[in-house]
Amino acid sequence: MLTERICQGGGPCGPSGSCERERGNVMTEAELRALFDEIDTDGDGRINIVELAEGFKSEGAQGHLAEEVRKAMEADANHDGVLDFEEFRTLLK
Ligand SMILES: [Ca+2]
Ligand SMILES: [Ca+2]
Repeated sequence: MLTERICQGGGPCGPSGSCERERGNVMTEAELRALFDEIDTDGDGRINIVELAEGFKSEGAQGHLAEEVRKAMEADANHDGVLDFEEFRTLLK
């Protein structure tokens, strides 16, 4: 049995030693929608930077939260400062 290193967040590390999920980030449309709705706490159909930060926290994101949020906001294709579902989906692909 392989020695499974445990990431700070409590999950198993990927083969490369990264903290990505073993599933390889493949999510179904329904899972994406559920996650989007979960993060979009005010339910306006867009994820703003505050919701994003809270979402990362509740997902158990480790490391630099600000850095994670900054990376995620690169998915903001139309630069309106929020992620709509399409942008969010691009992010997780
Ligand atoms: Ca929102
Ligand atoms: Ca946007």
